[in-house]
Amino acid sequence: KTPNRRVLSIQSHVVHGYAGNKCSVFPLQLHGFEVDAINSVQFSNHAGNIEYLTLPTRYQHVKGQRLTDKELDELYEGLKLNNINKYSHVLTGYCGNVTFLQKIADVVKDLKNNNPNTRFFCDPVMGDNGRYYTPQELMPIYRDIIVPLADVLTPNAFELGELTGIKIETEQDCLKAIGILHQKGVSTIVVTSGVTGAQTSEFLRCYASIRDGICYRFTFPRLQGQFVGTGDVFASLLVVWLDALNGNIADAVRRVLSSMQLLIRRTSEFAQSEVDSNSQRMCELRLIQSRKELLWPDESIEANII
Ligand code: PLP
Ligand code: PXL
Repeated sequence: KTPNRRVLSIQSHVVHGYAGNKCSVFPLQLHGFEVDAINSVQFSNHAGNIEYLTLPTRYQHVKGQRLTDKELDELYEGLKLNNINKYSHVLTGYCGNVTFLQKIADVVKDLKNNNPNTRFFCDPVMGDNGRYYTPQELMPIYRDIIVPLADVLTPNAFELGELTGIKIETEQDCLKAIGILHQKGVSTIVVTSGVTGAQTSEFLRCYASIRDGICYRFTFPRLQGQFVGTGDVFASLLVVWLDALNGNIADAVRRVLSSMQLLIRRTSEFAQSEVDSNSQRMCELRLIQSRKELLWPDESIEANII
């Protein structure tokens, strides 16, 4: 199947370390997907804040360039003129400004016109834990323009709440909000983390839902530390497994979560060893070192029908 699989991935590039395309391209390629990457920014390193024990939590400097909406338009124009704008999937993640996001919507519309089977995987990155880390003006663009175009949406609980106007405190809130997004036309929704009240200090939860279908709950151990780029790896593996398993959402998400656990465990152990050796290095995802786990997840995580 994979020979016909070609993904257009519009995400950040970082020279050092892992975020955006640096997180998504490698897992997709490992699984045999062709990936055409458009770098929405090129930064020296990620701009995120991470939490891990006593390690530094952010880089002191971030330098680089941003692609403008006009430059994105130009790149897409080149693909279009050569008639090479045919994709099985389009994948988007973190986006820092309104006009660029509007241009992404134009690109997605045109891709779908050109090939109605193009599936749009959108991670509507806006913030987490009750606060925005992107401009808040992105929200209405996501809600009114991007979400109705999306085939697969991967909000966290905060983003789910913002997109639907529902405060997500319980599993019931989460299901209600998922229903609203389905009504807007999104066929597959995976709520990736941070469902307040529905999780403990030991366990995290994830929800996956198909329109007019079943909703599943996944419970998995919370691991030590937070690392930039986990969401981007998650989205790329979701592309892989929904395709390989013909839309079997329960098994696809089980495999994605299983690889994520193995990746985060390896990264977390590495971070601990860095702390122990008094290294001042920033801890980046151990993505390359986890290539076997990205390819062959175990099946230890269960899906429960709600
Ligand atoms: N553990 C697993 C298995 C995950 O898949 C994720 C997110 O994808 C996390 C932990 C942590 O996610 P976050 O850093 O968004 O809380
Ligand atoms: O992983 C999301 C992301 C994307 N792009 C840049 C980032 C981050 C997270 O910090 O800094 C530049």
